[in-house]
Amino acid sequence: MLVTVRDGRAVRVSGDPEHPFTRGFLCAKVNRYIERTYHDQRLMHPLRRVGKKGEGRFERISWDEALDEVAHRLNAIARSADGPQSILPYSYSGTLGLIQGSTMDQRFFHLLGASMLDRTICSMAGTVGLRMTLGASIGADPEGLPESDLVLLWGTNTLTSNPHLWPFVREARERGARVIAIDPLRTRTADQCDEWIPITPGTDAALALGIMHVLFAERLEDADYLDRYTLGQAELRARAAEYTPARVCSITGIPAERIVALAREYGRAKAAFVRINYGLQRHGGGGMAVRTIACLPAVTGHWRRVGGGVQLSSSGNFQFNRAKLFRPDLSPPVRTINMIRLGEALTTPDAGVGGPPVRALVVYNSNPAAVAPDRSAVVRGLGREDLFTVVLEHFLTDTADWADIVLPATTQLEHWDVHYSYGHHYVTLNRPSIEPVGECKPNSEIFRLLAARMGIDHPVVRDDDLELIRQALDSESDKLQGVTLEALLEKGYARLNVPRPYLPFAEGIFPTPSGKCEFYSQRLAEMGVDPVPTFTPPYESLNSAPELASRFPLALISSPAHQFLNSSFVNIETLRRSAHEPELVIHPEDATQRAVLNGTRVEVHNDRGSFGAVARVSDAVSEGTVWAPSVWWTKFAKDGRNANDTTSQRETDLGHGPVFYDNLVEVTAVSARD
Ligand SMILES: Nc1nc2c(c(=O)[nH]1)N[C@H]1C(S)=C(S)[C@@H](COP(=O)(O)OP(=O)(O)OC[C@H]3O[C@@H](n4cnc5c(=O)[nH]c(N)nc54)[C@H](O)[C@@H]3O)O[C@H]1N2
Ligand SMILES: Nc1nc2c(c(=O)[nH]1)N[C@H]1C(S)=C(S)[C@@H](COP(=O)(O)OP(=O)(O)OC[C@H]3O[C@@H](n4cnc5c(=O)[nH]c(N)nc54)[C@H](O)[C@@H]3O)O[C@H]1N2
Ligand SMILES: [Mo]
Repeated sequence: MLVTVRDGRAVRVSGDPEHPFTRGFLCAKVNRYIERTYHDQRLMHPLRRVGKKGEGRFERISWDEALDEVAHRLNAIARSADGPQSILPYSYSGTLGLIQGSTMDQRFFHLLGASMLDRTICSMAGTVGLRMTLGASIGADPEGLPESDLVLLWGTNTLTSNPHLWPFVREARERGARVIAIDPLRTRTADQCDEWIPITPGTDAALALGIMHVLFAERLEDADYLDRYTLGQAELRARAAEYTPARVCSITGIPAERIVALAREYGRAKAAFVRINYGLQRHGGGGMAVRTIACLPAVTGHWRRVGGGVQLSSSGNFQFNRAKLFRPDLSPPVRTINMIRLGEALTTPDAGVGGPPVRALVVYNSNPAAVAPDRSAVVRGLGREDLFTVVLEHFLTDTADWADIVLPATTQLEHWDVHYSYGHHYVTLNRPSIEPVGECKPNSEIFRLLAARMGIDHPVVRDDDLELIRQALDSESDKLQGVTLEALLEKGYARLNVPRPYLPFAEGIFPTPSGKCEFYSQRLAEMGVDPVPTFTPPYESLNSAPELASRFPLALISSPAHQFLNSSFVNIETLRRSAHEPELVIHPEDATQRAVLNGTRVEVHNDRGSFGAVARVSDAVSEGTVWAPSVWWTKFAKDGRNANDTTSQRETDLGHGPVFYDNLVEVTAVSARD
């Protein structure tokens, strides 16, 4: 991102035209970063609560007062009988920068002896699924995509959530590749593809097994690749044999002929590029779904060719010196709390996992009162009078409204950082282009100051941000050779030391225990999980939970609106205006059955909770599925709720991840258009 500054003020942000992956453009949201940075609601100074919890009434205080109060309260709690584990840090993706995301904060909480947070809310099911199959979060190089002759955008809304991939998709298509979207929703991405294959949510593993069934039956596999570079071929063949097109049709809702045709097209392609993304794995069987799809290119040998393979993430290639940065060695043995169970952690006496209750919560880079599942439980917890809550933020979010102390943080225009990627292979330096706005401070600085106030005296809490960046890059990994602070300062970014074109598994060498693509996983067997790819049904569906489905027959997907980044940017007027208001997209058949018209106010509900929305009747969703573009700030909704009032705290099959899209609801008309 290039920033134009005039008289100390940022006036324009744009993409870097020289960047080989982002190619000179920004996404719809980050294009509004100037508006966001200088927004009149931007937090400028520390605040102390004056109203009741959750009212969002605060008074201005100085940094000295704020730091003193936080230090005093946290020290008192740490020294009480409950001890430091009753302090819980909570953070996620406000910034994915290494320095402002997870360095000084980790050192601080480790030295304090606070509980640890299992950061599962986004990607853990897929991450573990890949780890058990390919060995790491590594995949096909998107820069090879133009060489592909078949592109499957499978459970990913590329134009919204990964727009920088699109020019590569377009190039492949101009050279003759077909592009197919596999998604329960006809997203704006699916609209731009050659074909949309609607699928019943949470059934992708069955489709992948059905494809393998046909590949094996029709001898479309690459026997040489299978023999040399895979483990468990016989077991996979036996499993795939069970997934006949007819059976897969009954699970996925995709006609059997379509499954056969797709398998043939995939098997005959020279280099099919399968882009999966994390939307796909927000289901009970999400880990197994990713694992099963990830087996496909090893069956056909597409890994051998540029443009072939699967990509979920490239993040495993960014082998920074995380041990040096995060310093887990500084922590005493402490409990870990799963972030998707925050509601439970705040509302049960032993935090749901044993040990003391949570008595202090320090939130940064996250807005759990909007984004966490089962949010009514979260909000009940945040409302506890005896909970001390500190929030580091840019704005008074739904979460900040519940804080005792709010500390104003800098944005990416105002601080140093270094970024990895999960969609390409470049390390990016984030230089500050302007001075901090108001009295804002970087997260790293806030934790340095707090450490000093609390009497935590250790050299690691004194490193400055540039020193932290050097430590991150001080890695033994080949892949970071040549990626130095000096190189980054010169150009702003650097390609990892991986070949171009990068074919990670052309000759096997999978970072699994066996060195092969593990169709059979001993590690999964030891975890008590099926060691061979299989279809794990969603928790909530007609087939797996018929009684529930009789009361709540619609599958709700609450994936991000084009204009929002999870809950970030919802308060940016231009973007919010373009997202209108909380909406529910519903199929005409489903709408008719419920007397819902376009514009009808509806209540979306299940046993966990409900939220209001305005109906948009459209065949862009399959029958039986509804879509609530998310993640709305509840304070911008008429009823003060959002889609996460209906989502559950259940965990995925692998990785303890969330099941945001494994969520049955019913929709009731409340009133006609108002
Ligand atoms: N504009 C924008 N961009 C973003 C984000 C954002 O909030 N807004 N978030 C960022 C983050 S944190 C992440 S993790 C990524 C996520 O990136 P994606 O994974 O692309 O995002 P989602 O929109 O959650 O899900 C993608 C698609 O999966 C579909 N889907 C849901 N369930 C299933 C299923 O069972 N099977 C199949 N085949 N498809 C299914 C949804 O309908 C949706 O269209 O995007 C990043 N980029
Ligand atoms: N229903 C539903 N729920 C979802 C999702 C969904 O698709 N549907 N997506 C899930 C996914 S994939 C994810 S990753 C999570 C994301 O959930 P979160 O991690 O909470 O991410 P955001 O909603 O973007 O909120 C991040 C907050 O961090 C703040 N922030 C940004 N930069 C900084 C900084 O440098 N310092 C500080 N102190 N604050 C900063 C922003 O102002 C913003 O309020 O949400 C999950 N929740
Ligand atoms: Mo995410």
